[in-house]
Amino acid sequence: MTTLRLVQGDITRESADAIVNAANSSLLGGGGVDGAIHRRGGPAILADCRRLRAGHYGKGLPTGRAVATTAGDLDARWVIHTVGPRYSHEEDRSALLASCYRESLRVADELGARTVAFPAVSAGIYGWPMDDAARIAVETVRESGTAVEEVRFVLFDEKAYDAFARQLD
Ligand code: AR6
Repeated sequence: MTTLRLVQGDITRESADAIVNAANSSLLGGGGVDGAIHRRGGPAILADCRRLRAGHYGKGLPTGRAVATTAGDLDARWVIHTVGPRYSHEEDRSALLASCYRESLRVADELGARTVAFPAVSAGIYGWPMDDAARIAVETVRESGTAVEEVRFVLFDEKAYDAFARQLD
């Protein structure tokens, strides 16, 4: 049984086996939580990302997929980078957002991670409405069948925390 927990705060301050990054396909960094993870985690993460781009992921990491690197100076063993979809008013991309959580947990299971911290993927720069992002996150983790013992959602602000809390009730 996986325990779902909520924390309000900065995910780069968390201690977990794996910390999930809301990255972009380039894997080479950006703003939001991605920028924060690379800043606090240091250059080892970017070095790993560059190796991935030079190897298996020459065209970048597709939306909805996940891949692990070192966690550098973070208090974690791995960072799992996933690429959320941009929110669209024209097209339902929820399957891709669900895939981010499922694929991240699949990678976590392969690594043997027992605790995994997630941000609210796609709910910042990529514009996903927070309530819907929270619903997809919680439903997908609950249905994933992962062996991860604790999934911790680390929400940056109170509005995000409240949205996730409503889904857990
Ligand atoms: N800890 C926890 N949550 C955070 C933190 C943090 N340190 N910083 C931001 N958030 P976003 P996206 C929250 O924009 O929407 C990047 O440029 C934030 O408030 O980080 O998936 C990437 O390179 C929001 O609720 O990710 C991509 O280009 C949530 O994390 C693009 O942004 C996700 O916001 C990805 O956009």
